[in-house]
Amino acid sequence: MRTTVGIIGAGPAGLLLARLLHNAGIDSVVLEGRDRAYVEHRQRAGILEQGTVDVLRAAGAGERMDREGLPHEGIELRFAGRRHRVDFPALTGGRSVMVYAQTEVCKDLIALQLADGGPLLFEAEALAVEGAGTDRPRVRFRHGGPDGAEDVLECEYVVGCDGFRGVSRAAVPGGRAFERTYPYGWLGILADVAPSHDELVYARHDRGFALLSMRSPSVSRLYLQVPADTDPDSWSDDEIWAELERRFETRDGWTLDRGPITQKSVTPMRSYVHEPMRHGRLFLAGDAAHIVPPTGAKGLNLAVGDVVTLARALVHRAEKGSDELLDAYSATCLRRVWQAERFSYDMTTLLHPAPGATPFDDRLQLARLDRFASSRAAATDLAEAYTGFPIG
Ligand code: FAS
Ligand code: PHB
Repeated sequence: MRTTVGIIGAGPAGLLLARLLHNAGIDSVVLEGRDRAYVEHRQRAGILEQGTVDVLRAAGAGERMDREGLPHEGIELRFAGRRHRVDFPALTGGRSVMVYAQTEVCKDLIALQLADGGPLLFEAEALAVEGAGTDRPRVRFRHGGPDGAEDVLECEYVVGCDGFRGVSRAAVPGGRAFERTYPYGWLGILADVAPSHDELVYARHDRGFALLSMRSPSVSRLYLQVPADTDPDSWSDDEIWAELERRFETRDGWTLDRGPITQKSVTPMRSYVHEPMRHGRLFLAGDAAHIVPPTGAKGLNLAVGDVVTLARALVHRAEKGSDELLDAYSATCLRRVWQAERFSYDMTTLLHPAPGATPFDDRLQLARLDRFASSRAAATDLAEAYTGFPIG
């Protein structure tokens, strides 16, 4: 098989890149190791920044998002029984976010790709990227499951959109990893109950963090901080609801509505950046290059920024014959990545009482939260970061 751009991975990064290249007349092939159902139903991100919404609309992939997505103009911070709303448009000159799950973004992009895009191969597991330092890189892959036949995809460029556990990062020699792990994770649930608040609620309680999010007017998405190695099945539904109710408690007696829990999982927390994000004709994008704790809702949105930057550079190469933007890809992305890493780290350490935290640590978190509630400058920094850093 031969194509201009070989894309490993059909998560949001790989699928959006394929769409952007298709719209620019550049052919690509997407190799996805799992089946379509896995990609379309894996519960992950839920918040799209303003920039991501604009990119999906411009790429012709925003129609269902605009019909079914939920525009949100703020979030609520909850701490010491207090409630403080962060007003995004007022603090950012009009920016907001969209609640529209990553699963739905992937469904929309897969449908487009299958309708009129280039080849999207499911159960096509990339085994290795070869020749990344040459002008004829190739991807060796196995198609049709573990016993499938091996094949080779010859490309001019290879883009590793294969997530944190993919194969592409290993093909970047001499890279440097910057990492921090956290002693806690998130127990996440989906529940068939209308969200108990019309915007997201980020709660810092002495017992731990809790987040109220949503997937639709009738489906809630909720998380609570648990020890990093927690088995989701070690929590009964009643225990989850009771703990959430305690962590969301407020002086004004706000109540959390319960409902049937339809999904339960634990997400580990990690900050990770690999530098550089390029070796020769191989480019890394999305989780293949960086990971943020989900507290800042940045992961999916960072992947979007990477592939918009790369598509722009590949189009520039095709139209002008210049490698200038390709050569700047890694540095351009990393500047935005590190801002998102800083914000995600700040939000995580702000809202999660860590094991072994001292009373001084607790007071420090409350003072930082009080600052967001009392200073326009502090709230503006949060609102600008949450609604998204400029792309490129
Ligand atoms: P992805 O991991 O989404 O996609 C990579 C794709 O590559 C997968 O489909 C995988 O099957 C495929 N692949 C891997 N190896 C391959 C190989 N060798 N050959 C072929 N294909 C291969 N972000 C948020 O903003 N908010 C959240 O709430 C949030 N929750 C998360 C929960 C979990 C459990 C995880 C793991 C992540 C979460 N994230 C969240 C981050 C997440 O949304 C990522 O940032 C986003 O999926 C990044 O997209 P991709 O870079 O496309 O990587
Ligand atoms: C989600 O809806 O899954 C979600 C929302 C905001 C976050 C993390 C996850 O910060």
